[in-house]
Amino acid sequence: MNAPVDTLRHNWTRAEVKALFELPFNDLLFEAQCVHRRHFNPNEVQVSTLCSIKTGACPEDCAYCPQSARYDTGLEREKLMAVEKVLEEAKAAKESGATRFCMGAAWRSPKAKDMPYVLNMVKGVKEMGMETCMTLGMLSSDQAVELKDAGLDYYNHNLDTSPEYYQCIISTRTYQDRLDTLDSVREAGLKVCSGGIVGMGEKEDDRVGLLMQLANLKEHPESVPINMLVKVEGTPLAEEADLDPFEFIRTIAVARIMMPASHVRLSAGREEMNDQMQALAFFAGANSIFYGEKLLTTPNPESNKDMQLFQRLGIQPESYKVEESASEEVLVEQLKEAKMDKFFYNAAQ
Ligand code: SAM
Ligand code: DTB
Ligand code: SF4
Repeated sequence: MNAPVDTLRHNWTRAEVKALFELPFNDLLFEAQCVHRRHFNPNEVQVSTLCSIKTGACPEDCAYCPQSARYDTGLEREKLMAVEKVLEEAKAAKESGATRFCMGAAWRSPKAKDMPYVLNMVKGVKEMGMETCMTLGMLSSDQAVELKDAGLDYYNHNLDTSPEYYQCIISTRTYQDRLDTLDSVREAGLKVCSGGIVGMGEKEDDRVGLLMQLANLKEHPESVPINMLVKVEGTPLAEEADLDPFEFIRTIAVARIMMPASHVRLSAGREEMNDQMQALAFFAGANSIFYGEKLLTTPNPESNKDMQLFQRLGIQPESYKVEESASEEVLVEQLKEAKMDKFFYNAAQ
C-alpha cells in the first residue's frame, strides 16, 4: 500500500515525481493545497528580508549570477558591510514587518578574517528578536559550529538544479561540495534552507532531479526557496527563454507535496510575476517570500505592493515565535509588534 501522501518521505523515485509533474494542473494544485492545509495555516506566509553584506567580485562562475567577477554586469563591487550598517538594515526590515533577516555574501566560502564580523552580525540581529539566516558559500564543519554558537538559525545553500544539469551552470565547485556543506550545516544543528533556480534552460527532468535531491536528504530542508531565474545582462543566461509560468507553479506544488512540513519560498523572480501568478503560487503551497525592495542586487516588489497583495488575498504574515531562551525584553517587543497587525487585513474577522 502507498504511504499517505503527507508523511515525511525520503525515498521518492523518479517515476513518482515525474507522475506528479504530469498530473492535470487542477489535480496537482488540489493535491498540493490539501497537503498544505494538513501542515500549515493556508492564509499565513513567512516574511524574510535579504541584505547583501558583501556584493560582487565573486570568484565563482555560476552562470546565472550577476555577482560573478567573470561577467560584466555593471555591478559595483563592495567590501564587507560594517556590522552597525547591517544592524541598521535589520532594524528597518523588522520595522517594516519582516521576521527573518537573511544576510548574503558573494563568496566562494568565508575567510577566517571575515568570521568575527559575520558572527557579530548574527549576534546583533538575533538580539533584536529576529530570526537569522546567512548564505556565505561553502562552509567547513567548524565554521558551521561557530555560526550556530553565535545564534544563527538558518543557513541557505542552494543545490540550484539537478546533478546532471549542474555541470552546464557551474564549473568552479561540484554538486558534492554543496551536499557536503549541507551536511556540515545539519551536523552543527542549524536549520537548512536549500532550494534551486528554475528557468535556466533545464528540462523538466532536471526540476524532478532537483526536488528528488532535496526531498531525499536525511532531513528535509526546513526552508525550500524556489527561485525563478532573474535574467541579468552580461551573465551567460541573460537571453534564456522564459519558462512556462504553469511549469513554475507545478514545481512549487510538487515541492509542497514532497516536503509537506517545509516552508516553500516563492523567491527570486516575483518582480516579473503579476498578482494572479503569485496568488497561484500561494495556492500551490508557497508560504514564504523575500520582502523588501531589493533581493541581493536585483529589484523585488515594493513592500507596500506586497502588503496590498496580502490584504487582497486575506494573507497574514507568519509571526516568529521566540524560543524559550529569549529574553523578556525581546518577548515584550514581540507583543508590541503583534499590535502592528493593524496593517494587515484579517480575513477571519
Ligand atoms: N555566494 C553564496 C552562494 O552562492 O552560496 C551565497 C549568495 S548566492 C547569490 C545565493 C543564491 O542566490 C544562489 O545559490 C542562487 O540560487 C541564487 N541566485 C543568484 N543569482 C540568481 C538569479 N539571477 N536568479 C535567481 N536566483 C539567483
Ligand atoms: C535564494 O534562494 N534566493 C536569494 C537568497 N537565497 C540568497 C537570492 C536571490 C538572488 C537574486 C539575484 C540578485 O538579486 O542578485
Ligand atoms: Fe558567487 Fe554565490 Fe554568485 Fe555563485 S551564486 S557567483 S558563489 S555569489
